[in-house]
Amino acid sequence: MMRAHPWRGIVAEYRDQLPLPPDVPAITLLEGNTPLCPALRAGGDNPLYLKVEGSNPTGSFKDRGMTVAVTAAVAQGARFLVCASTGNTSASAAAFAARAGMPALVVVPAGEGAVARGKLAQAVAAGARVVMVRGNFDQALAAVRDLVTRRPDAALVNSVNPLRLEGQKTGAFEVVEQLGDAPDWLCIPVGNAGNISAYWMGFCAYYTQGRALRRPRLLGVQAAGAAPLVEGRWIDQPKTIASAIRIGHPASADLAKSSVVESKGHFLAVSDEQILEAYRFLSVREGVFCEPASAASLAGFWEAQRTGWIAPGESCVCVLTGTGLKDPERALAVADSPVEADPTAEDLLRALPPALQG
Ligand code: AN7
Repeated sequence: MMRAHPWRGIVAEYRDQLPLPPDVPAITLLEGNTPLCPALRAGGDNPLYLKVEGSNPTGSFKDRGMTVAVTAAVAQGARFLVCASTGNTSASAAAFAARAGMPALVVVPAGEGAVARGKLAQAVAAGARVVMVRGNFDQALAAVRDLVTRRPDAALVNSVNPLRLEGQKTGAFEVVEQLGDAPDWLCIPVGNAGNISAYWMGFCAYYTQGRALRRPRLLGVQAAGAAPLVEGRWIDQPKTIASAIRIGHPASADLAKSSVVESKGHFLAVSDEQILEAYRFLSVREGVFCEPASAASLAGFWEAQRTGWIAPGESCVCVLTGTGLKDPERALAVADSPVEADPTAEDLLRALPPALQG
C-alpha cells in the first residue's frame, strides 16, 4: 500500500478499522509499520517471512494495542492505567502512560528470571509504579482485575481490554499489505492468547472487506511447560525459560481456540531446547535478534514442518513478537563469550576463527 505521508501510528493509519470516536486525540509513539523480513535460511522448502515486532517503539507488539487502549482511556477520563504483565505489557503501558501524562501501576511476578531485566528497566525508567507480587502472572492478572472493580477511575490495559486486541489486529493488516495477501500459515507464540486472537480478527476483517483473498491457517505455539491450549487443562505452575509466555491460564483461551479451529489451524508445544535453538538460529543465521518467547514461533514452524502440518511450498509468516534486547542476560548466556586481547593487530588476528587464520 502506498502512502503519500510519513507513518502516523496505528490510530491515525487505521482509524476506519478501529472502534474509536473520530475526533479523539491519539496517544501514540508512531508504533506499527514494522518490517516483514524474508527469512534467508530458516524456511527450508517454505517461503518464510519474519514479522519483526521488536521494531515497535518499546520493542514489542504490545504497542499496537496499547496506543488504542490508552487513547480510549484518556478520552474516557481515566486517572491511571493498571496492568499485570510478564514484562512487555508493563514496558508498553509505562511508556504510553508517560506519553499521556498519566500514572501507571504495573504488576509483575516476583522472583529470579520472572521478568526479563530490560522490560523492568523500561517500566521503571518511564516512571511507572512497579509492584512485584509474590505469585505468578495468572495470579497478578486476577488481582488487577479485582482492583479495577473497586476503582472506576482506573483503566485496565491488559488484553482483556477489547481495545488492545483491536489495535493488535493491525499486525495482520500489515502482513496482508506487505505480502499482497494472507500467507498460508501464520506462526505465533501464545501466552495469554490475546495476540493470536487479534491476528485472526484482522485477517477476517480484511477478508470480509475484500482486501485479502484468503485467510491463513493459524499455528499457535506454546512452551512445553506452559501449554494449557495444547494439553487442554490449566497449568497452575507454568515453567519455561521463555518468561514472556510463562502463562498457565490464558485470559483469551476461548477466543484463541475458536480462532484456531475456524482457521483449520493447530496448537503445538515446543521444548525450551527447541526455543533456544530457534533463538540462536535467528540471531546467527538470519541477523534478527528477538527474545526467546518470540523464537517459539520459528521453533513451532520447524516442528510443524517436521510433523507435516506445514507442507513444502506453503508460505509462512513467523511473528517475532519482541526484541532480543529485552533479555540481555539470556543472549550473553547462550552465545560465545567475548575474549580479551591487547590492542595490537597481532592479538586481534589471533582472535579470528580457525578458518580465517593465515
Ligand atoms: C514477546 O507482557 O503477556 O498470547 O504481560 O511478551 O497475546 O499473551 C506478554 C506476552 C508473545 C504472548 N511474545 O502474547 C505480558 C504478556 C512476547 C510476549 C507473547 C507475549 P499473548
